[in-house]
Amino acid sequence: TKETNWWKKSVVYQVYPRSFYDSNGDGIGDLQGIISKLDYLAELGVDVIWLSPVYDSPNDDNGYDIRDYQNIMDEFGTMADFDELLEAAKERNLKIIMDLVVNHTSDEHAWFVESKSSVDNPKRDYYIWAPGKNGQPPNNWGSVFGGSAWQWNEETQDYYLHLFSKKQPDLNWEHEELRQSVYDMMRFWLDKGIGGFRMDVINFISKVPGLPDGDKKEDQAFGDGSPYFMNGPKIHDFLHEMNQEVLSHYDVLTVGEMPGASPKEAIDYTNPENKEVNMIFTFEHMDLDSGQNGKWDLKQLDLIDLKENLEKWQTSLQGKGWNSLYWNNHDQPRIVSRFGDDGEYRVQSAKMLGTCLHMMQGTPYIYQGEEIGMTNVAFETIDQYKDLETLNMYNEKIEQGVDHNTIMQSIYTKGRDNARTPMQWSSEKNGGFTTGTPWIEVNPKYTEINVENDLQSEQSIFAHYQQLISLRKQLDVITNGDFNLLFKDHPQLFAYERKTEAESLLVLCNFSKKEILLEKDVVKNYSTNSKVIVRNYSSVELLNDFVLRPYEALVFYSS
Ligand code: TEU
Ligand code: CA
Repeated sequence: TKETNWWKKSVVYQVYPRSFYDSNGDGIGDLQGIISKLDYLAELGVDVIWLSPVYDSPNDDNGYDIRDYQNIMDEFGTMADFDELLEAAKERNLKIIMDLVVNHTSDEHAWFVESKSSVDNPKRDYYIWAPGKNGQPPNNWGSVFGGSAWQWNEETQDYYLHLFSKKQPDLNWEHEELRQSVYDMMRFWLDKGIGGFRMDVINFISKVPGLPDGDKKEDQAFGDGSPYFMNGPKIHDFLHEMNQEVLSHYDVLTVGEMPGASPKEAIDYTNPENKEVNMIFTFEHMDLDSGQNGKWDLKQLDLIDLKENLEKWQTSLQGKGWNSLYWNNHDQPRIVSRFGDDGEYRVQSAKMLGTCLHMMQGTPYIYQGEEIGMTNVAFETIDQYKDLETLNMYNEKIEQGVDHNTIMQSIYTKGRDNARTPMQWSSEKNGGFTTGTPWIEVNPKYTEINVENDLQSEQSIFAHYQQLISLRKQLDVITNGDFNLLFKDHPQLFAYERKTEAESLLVLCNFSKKEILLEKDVVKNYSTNSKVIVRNYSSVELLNDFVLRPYEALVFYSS
C-alpha cells in the first residue's frame, strides 16, 4: 500500500464509549449509542474517531485491561454492532481508529490464566516473571496506580510485573511468539477496515534486562522504575518490526502514547524513514502544572513554561517528524477548567484554547465534550468517583495522614473522572446521556452546558470548533507553515506566527482575565493585506490602541 499521509490533514475525535451515549437505558454508553451520534460528529467536521477500548474486559480500568482482544465488551454490544459502526462511519467518510493496549492484558486474559498456572506452561513467557528477594518483590518499582509493581502468584511461587494495576500484568515483548500473536490480532482489526491505532503506553514495552532497582527518595515506599521501562533498549526494534510486519501493509494512522518521550525521541519514533509510528502523544505540556510531591500535587501553570514547551515541540519536529496536538483525553482534567476559566469566561476561554492549539502544526485530537466546553466536576463524596487511579490515590493518602479536603482538591483539579462524566447532550435528565441511571453521575452543569444549546447558536464553542476544523482543510499554512513564537516573555499572551512562502498567520491568544495592550507594531504588518479569520468576541476592536480583551483570541491571515 502506498502511504498517502492523509492523517496530516485530519482532525481526530476521541470517544470514550462508556460515557458517550447510552442507547438502551442501562446507564452505560455503547456502540449503538455511537452509531446514533455519527451525524453529530460528521457535522462537527472531524475525519477520524478514536475509540477508547471496546474489547471484552472485566473493567478494572474501564477497558484498558483487556480479556479478549477479538471480542466486544458485552456492555457495549456485539461484533455485529461493531461492524455496523464501521460501515455507518464509512458512509459518512469517517475513519475509526482503535485503542491498541499491548503493554499489558487483563489478568483474566486466557494467555495470563495459562501463564500463571505452571512454570512449564507454553504461555509462561508471555508475561514477565521473577523470583522474590528475601521474601520481598524482585525489585523496588512502584506501580503507576499505587503499591508495588509486583504481585505474588501462589501457583508458581514467584511474582509477575504490573506497571499499572495488579489486574494488568505486563506482556513480555522479548518473546517472539507473543509479538506474533499481537501482530495477528492487529491484522484481524485492520482487515475489517479500521483506520489505524492509538497505542497505549507503547514506549513502555521494552524493559531493561535484569530490571534493576529504581532511585528511591527517602520518604517514599517505592523506587522509580521509569528509566528502565520508558523508551527501553529494544523499543525501536519492536516498533519497526510491528510496522514492517503489519502497519506498512495498510494505509493507516498510528499514534503512540508515550509518557517520558522527549522531542528528540519523538523524532526517532515519527521520522518516516524509521518506519515506526506517524506521531506520538507527548506528556510534557500536561506536566507543567504538576508539583514534585507525588500524584496530582498541584502547581499553578506558568504560561511562559507552556509557550516554551510547545514551541520546542513545534520547532524540533518541523520537517523531521510529526506532532499530535491535544489538550484533553480520558486521563486529563477538562482544559477549560485547567488553562482557561470555567466561570464567567467559559465560552471565550474554551474558544481561545481551541484556537491556540488548532493553528499549530500537527494532527489535532478533540476529546468528547471539549467541543462544547465541558468542565471539571467536583463530587462531594469519594464514593461518587469510579476511577481506580483516583480511588487508590485517595486511600493511599488517607493512610499517610493527608486530610480529606486536601486530597479532594487534588482530585477536583487533576482526577481522571473529570473527563469521564457523561457527555452532555441536552438539558434533559442526566444530560440526555441515558434514560436509566448513569454509571457515573452527570456533571450538574449539564443544564447550561450541552450539545443541544450549542447547536442552536452560531456563536457557540461547537461552531468555533467547526470553523477551526474547516480552516485546516482550506489553508495549507496550518499544516505546513513554520512556527515562530512571539513575545516569549509575556506572562499572559501566547502569540505566534505560521508561515509558508505563500501564506502567513498571526495567532494572538490572551490566556488571562486581564486586558493586554499591544504595541501597534505587533499588528502593523498584518493590518494591511491581512484579514481576521478567527475571533472569539463578536466584534473586532480597532487596530489602533490594540487591546486584547479577557481570553480574547484572534487569527490574522494573509496571502
Ligand atoms: O495511560 C497511561 C498513563 O500514563 C496514565 O497512567 C496517566 O499518566 C495517568 O493516568 C494520569 O493520571 C494509559 C491510558 O490512557 C490510561 O487510561 C490507562 O489507565 C493506562 O494507560 C493503563 O492502560
Ligand atoms: Ca447501554
